[in-house]
Amino acid sequence: MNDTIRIDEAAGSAGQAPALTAEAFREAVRAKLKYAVGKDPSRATAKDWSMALSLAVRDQVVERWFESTKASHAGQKKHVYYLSMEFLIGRLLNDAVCNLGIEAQVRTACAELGIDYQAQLEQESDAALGNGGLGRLAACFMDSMSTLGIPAHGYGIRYDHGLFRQRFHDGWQVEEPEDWLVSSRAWEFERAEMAYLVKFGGQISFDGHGATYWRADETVKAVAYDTPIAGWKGRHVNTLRLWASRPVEVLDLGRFNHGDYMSAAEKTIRAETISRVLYPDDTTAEGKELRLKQEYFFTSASLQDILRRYLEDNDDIRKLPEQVAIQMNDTHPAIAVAELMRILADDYRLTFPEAFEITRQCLSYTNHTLMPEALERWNTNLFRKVLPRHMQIIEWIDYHHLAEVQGRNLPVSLDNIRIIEWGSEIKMGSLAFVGSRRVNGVSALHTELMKQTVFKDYHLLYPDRIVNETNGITPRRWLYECNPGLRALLLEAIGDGWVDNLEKIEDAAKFATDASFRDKFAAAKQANKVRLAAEIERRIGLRVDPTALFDVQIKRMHEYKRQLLNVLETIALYQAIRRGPGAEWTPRVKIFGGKAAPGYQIAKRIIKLANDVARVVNNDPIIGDRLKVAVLPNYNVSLAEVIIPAADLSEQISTAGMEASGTGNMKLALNGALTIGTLDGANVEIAERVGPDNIYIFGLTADDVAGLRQRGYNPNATIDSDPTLKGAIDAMVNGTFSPDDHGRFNEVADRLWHTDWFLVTADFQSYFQTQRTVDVDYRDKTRWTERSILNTTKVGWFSSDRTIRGYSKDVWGVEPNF
Ligand code: AZC
Repeated sequence: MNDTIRIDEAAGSAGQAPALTAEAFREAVRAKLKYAVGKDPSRATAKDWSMALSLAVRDQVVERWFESTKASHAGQKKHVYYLSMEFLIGRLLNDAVCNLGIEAQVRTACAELGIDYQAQLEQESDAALGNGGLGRLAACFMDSMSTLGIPAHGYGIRYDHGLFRQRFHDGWQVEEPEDWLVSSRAWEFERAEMAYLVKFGGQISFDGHGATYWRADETVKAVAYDTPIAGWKGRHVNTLRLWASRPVEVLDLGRFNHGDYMSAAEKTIRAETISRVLYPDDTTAEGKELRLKQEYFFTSASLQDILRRYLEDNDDIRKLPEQVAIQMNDTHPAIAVAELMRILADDYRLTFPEAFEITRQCLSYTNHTLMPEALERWNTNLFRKVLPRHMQIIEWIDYHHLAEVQGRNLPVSLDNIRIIEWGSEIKMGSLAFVGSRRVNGVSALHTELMKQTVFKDYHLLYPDRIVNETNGITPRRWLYECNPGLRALLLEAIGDGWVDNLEKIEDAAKFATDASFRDKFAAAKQANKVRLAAEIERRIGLRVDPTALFDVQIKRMHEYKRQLLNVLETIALYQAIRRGPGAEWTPRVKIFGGKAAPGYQIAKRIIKLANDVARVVNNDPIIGDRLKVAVLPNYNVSLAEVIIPAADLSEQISTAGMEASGTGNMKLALNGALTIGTLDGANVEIAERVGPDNIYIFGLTADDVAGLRQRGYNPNATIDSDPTLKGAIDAMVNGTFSPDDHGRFNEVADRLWHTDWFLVTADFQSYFQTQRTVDVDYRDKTRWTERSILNTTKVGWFSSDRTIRGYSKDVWGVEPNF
């Protein structure tokens, strides 16, 4: 097979990917179709072409991948390992094409081959190996680490089924298995030879001479699958290594030969179950044993791999922290604390204190939530059963840590700093904290709250350990790739420096008052809205007016994110329009997207409510185009790429103090949406940067929320005193939206009346009023566009490149190459 690609060396400049001619690329695609896919052009399906195209692009990535790997080895620099249970990477074809800077050639080649590039992109399934923000953050970080030339590996699980596919049946969420692997993936390389054994259960014995043996009763094999992740201009390519769980022995031949076919395959099924599905919930721990096994499975395989790589070039295990920085994305990989100690102590015969010191210098931990129900805890009985040796190690850590603290005479409560609580639960946040070099929050407010609440006592003990690294997003995917119109305008106005140095985007702020720039900016937004309107019609058959205000709330369905507040406002607005249809209304399209965890009943009911409200509003002739509600099923990365560039208004309305950071808020602002939000998470920092005139802040602050909750909030009085709010809640329970079942939303309403933990009613009035200001402001198109430009150009700081530079300096001690 001859698919070498002619590279036009002359066109490449230092540090840049050499250019590829369209002609050479076209021939490469043809060759791939024939020799790798095995199809003749006359018989090839769209999928076949897409595969051929991806494979041809992949060759380009691989070239640079090898160079990067070689350079990393030769450079002997500290290596970063990012351990994450989730990587929400989405599609990769356009990402690779844009990062390599070969878009023009690829498009020309496609045109010459008679295939539509855009249509090819849509053939690729989304790699939905994550639930939400935490997983998408990991994907943005991979992009940034490559862009900055930091030698790094991402480690996670290659789930057979990623996050479920969401469908609406009569407005209710229905979950269907997601099948991203159904068609073969162009982007991954199976590394059958890269396999590690991971053990579970069994007994511990000591040989009396200091050696410890763990005789496990179950062993599985972790097999590596590698995906290259190219940074900007292909300057550096890192690896995302995902582990699949396989049986050690493929088949029990004895049982098979006895005709017992089902049980012959039992071990295989058991083993493969570990990497079967992504846990479709990021806030509660159920299906507990499997989840614990998943966590240990990928952590153990990753650590074994890290040590193998280290020992290829080094012989002193004690110097591990000089070469290795391991980041634990949330507590899901926190078992790494005990696993690294186990390996160092049991396999390399270091003492526990030595092993603990080394561990603490290698590991760091990122916290993503303060919600008590989302902080992982493991029952000690379950833990001892699955990981008996780790249980002993954690007991040792707990004991020694407490002993260390007791000598220091600080005003901390021992109960608060115990890792094992009442002997019955292991607090993984505490384990991660104690076993880490640095612990970080993901926005300034969140980090401050970590210090004041959940990790208060730990912060007293280790005042230097907590640092803030406000989240960021990659401008490659979240502007350059998803918003071609705006990209072109920016390239024309200020060049391309902003793509890997996003703060440069501020150079375009001066054009906010330039009429010609403003018109072009507005035209790009309008084109994106037309594209989204078409997508809405295609997905749910609803026609919307693309000149209306596009009001967007896209994120996981969760009570604290308060989609309910938005729905109540929708109802109240609907009622107001009905009462006075002749008044001057600003036409609005409310766009919702988000999945609820399958077991999260109330969140699923809120989806149903949104759909019920949508049905009534959208079909009410009095309303017409003044208000439309589009609840889009199966929100995922690819859908986000269509919605975000088209948004006018970004809903970031969580109960203050509860959203650790948010990253959708950054993506939407970068694409020119104005935020309506509470002073929560990174909204606070967005507000500082765009300035008070270019953002709509409403509602209680985190301090207000804490105070109100402490005093005891009485929603009754609030609801009774606000006819708009009361009218909306009444409509929810009187059957206006559920004529077939009046009681359907009683429970939702009851919660508002009685406890309202998320303070929806407390913030309603302020939210509703602010929305009316938005209505008025949106009518002044010139001013709105000006403010929209100021959003795009003032949020450059929220690039994940900046975030990764922060981790490099404050957490990992590495120096970016670019
Ligand atoms: C999310 C946070 O809810 C969100 O605020 C943050 O922006 C994001 O992480 C990235 O830091 N958390 C999760 O997705 N999951 C958990 C367990 O917190």
